[in-house]
Amino acid sequence: DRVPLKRALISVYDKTGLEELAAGLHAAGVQIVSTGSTAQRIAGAGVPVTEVSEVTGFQECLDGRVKTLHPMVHAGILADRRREDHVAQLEQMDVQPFDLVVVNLYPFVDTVRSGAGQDEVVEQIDIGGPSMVRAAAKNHPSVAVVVDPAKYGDVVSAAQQGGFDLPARRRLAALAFAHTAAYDNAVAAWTAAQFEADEDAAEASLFPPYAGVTLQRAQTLRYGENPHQSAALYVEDGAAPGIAQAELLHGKAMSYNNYADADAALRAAYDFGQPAVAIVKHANPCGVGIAAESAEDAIAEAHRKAHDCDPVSAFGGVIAANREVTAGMANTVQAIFTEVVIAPSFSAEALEILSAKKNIRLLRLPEGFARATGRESIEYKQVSGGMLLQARDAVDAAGDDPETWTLAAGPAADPETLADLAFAWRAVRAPKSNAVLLASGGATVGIGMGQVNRLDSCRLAVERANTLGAATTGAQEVTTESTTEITTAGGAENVSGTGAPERARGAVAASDAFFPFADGLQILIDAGVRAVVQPGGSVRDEDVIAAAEAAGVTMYFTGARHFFH
Ligand code: 93A
Repeated sequence: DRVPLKRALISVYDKTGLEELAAGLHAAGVQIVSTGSTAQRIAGAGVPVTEVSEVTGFQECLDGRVKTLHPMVHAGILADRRREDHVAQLEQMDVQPFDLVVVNLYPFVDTVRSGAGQDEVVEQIDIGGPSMVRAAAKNHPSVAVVVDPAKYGDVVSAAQQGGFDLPARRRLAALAFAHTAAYDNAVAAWTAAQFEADEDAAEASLFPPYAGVTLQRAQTLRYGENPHQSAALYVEDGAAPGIAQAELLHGKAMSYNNYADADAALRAAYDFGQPAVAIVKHANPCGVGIAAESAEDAIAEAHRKAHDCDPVSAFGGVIAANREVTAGMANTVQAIFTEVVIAPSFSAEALEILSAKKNIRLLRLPEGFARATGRESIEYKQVSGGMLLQARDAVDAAGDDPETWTLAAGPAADPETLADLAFAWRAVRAPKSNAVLLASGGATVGIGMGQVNRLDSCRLAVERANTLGAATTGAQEVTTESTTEITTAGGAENVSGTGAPERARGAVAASDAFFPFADGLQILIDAGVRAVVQPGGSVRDEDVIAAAEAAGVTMYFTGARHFFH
């Protein structure tokens, strides 16, 4: 089922590898037909080439808008060589068939991204190129189509070996259709955005990056959220580098859930300027900790604090650090069963310590990964029948800076309490809503996440603070000496008679949205929380303020909300 490559049509904007391809094809006895500057380049390399205008008997015209749009070209691509009537018609019309079409398109997306004006962008909408690609892909029983310079080596080999076989031509055709589909998608999105811009410039300008967004498959994943779901990782062309570009330094390939959890962990750890670590399970943090930049082995300290929040859940967790992983942190992590560690870098010693564990995945963030503060970057969420777009949430809204907070109840916080409130406010953005988070000393001590009412989130935060702390013996992970070390470190002074630390008492709390009633806040007050930060803005704010005042609890309003669903 091989179709020998006798005659090729080559028309490429990106001339990468063109000379080698042309020379290789010529050496294999392939006749080459080509467009304007592609033909010039081939001839310049000393390879014989026929100008397409010689084939069509028609000069390229309209500044190149019409080069290959001609029956002498398209009949040559589209004739089904298995059909006698097609072959007979070609002979009758004196059209010679093509066995190979090599095309890459005008750089539409790059032109949009360059900030070029409308006319310039429109000129970069390739018409003839996609027509040839689609024609050749349709006629894959007779023709091979190549749109990617990375495949030129395969093309030359195929030319030497009697052509591509049918499965190879089918694969090439599928790639070609995907290529023109993505291209047209970008053209459609940009055109729609231009149209909107005329009608409603403000709305269109909300999402300028969406025009021309193209996705490329980076990796097929073993499976999706569950083993019966197929899955793949796609990367966005030109997007700021993120988890999708991280480099696997050690361990098995990342799974779908690993990627999702690692991204959630990054969201939590990279909201802090100072050294921070977040541990995530099922997309929710089970611990977040920070340390002063000046602290000795700050990132190890931040990790210990994050781990102590909930050592039970940290078992099998995904850890993100916003500083280099040190040997100190690696020594603690290696004693705890951990799925993934992601960080900007690993010290040589840390890498050695952690690489000794077969089942851990170590990921290095791409160069240039920055805290996701950019409100200009866009988040997409699929819904049935469409997609939601929004500017990325970042902790840089008016109201996120403690300087702008309003004291709503109780005495003003001392600097230490204020620092804990500021930490809690940043950390509460990471768990799924409704989120209520208790913190103390730069670490979360109780996280109530993902509840359908705020009351339950408050209950959960308190209960987890008072039962899951460092002094509890999380049977799951107390397997080695060093784990025993970390599970007993910290929190000792809060240990109650029963062995459980009463960590809610004296902690501060943050709530990702306002308290609709006083009941949730009352639970925190009863548990001994001494200061609270929340957006405010409920119609019952007066009741909520009164409850705080009655208990002498400090409460700040931020005016900003950070739902995360
Ligand atoms: O302007 S077009 O839409 N009209 C055409 O007939 C046509 N034929 C090929 N663009 C056309 N092409 C494109 O020209 C190809 O897709 C390729 O990107 C480029 C190659 O032109 P040249 O060989 O002159 O560099």
